[in-house]
Amino acid sequence: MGDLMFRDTLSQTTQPAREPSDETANSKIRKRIRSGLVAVMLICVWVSVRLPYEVESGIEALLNGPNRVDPQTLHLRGEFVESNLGTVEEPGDGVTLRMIADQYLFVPQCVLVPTGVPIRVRITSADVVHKPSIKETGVEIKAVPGYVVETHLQFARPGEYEMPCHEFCGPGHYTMRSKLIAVSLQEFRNLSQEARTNCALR
Ligand SMILES: [Cu+2]
Repeated sequence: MGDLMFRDTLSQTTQPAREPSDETANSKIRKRIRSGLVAVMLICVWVSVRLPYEVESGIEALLNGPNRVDPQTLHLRGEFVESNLGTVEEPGDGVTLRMIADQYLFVPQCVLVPTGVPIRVRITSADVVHKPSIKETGVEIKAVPGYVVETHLQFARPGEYEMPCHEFCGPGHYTMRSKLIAVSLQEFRNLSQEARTNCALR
């Protein structure tokens, strides 16, 4: 019995010790496998949740062209999805402002825009015809349900530009107004995407 224990201890002590570098390599491999699994899981979630919407929006855009939209799904998918509203700087191509006119408000209600930069305004309506008009600029845009109306403008100086609706669109028409606040390009660039579409956060 004693002899057996001795041999057992001996065999344990004589086993080659694992190199520390082997351990590090193994833990690296485990980490890679874990990150790989997380990536695969995220891709699966995107494919099952987001892909059907992306495909449907893509097919819609192909069939209808870039200036037709479905008023029923404006905030939910496609170009006028909630997260796409407001101002976004296009690399090397000025700024795009996207807005939805809806009885009786504009979404977003107040948007920041930079001065001295061409602004491409893309607007549509969720229900009836509205006409946002930007004070001091003489710009009036007819927002029509089902279509995207595009116009271009540029602000020479900072300031607050009221944007009421100039088309009688129903009993709440007189309360329907929005505002654009023009700030310097530097100030605009320092703002978060959230602050650009919510003037109260500025
Ligand atoms: Cu109106």
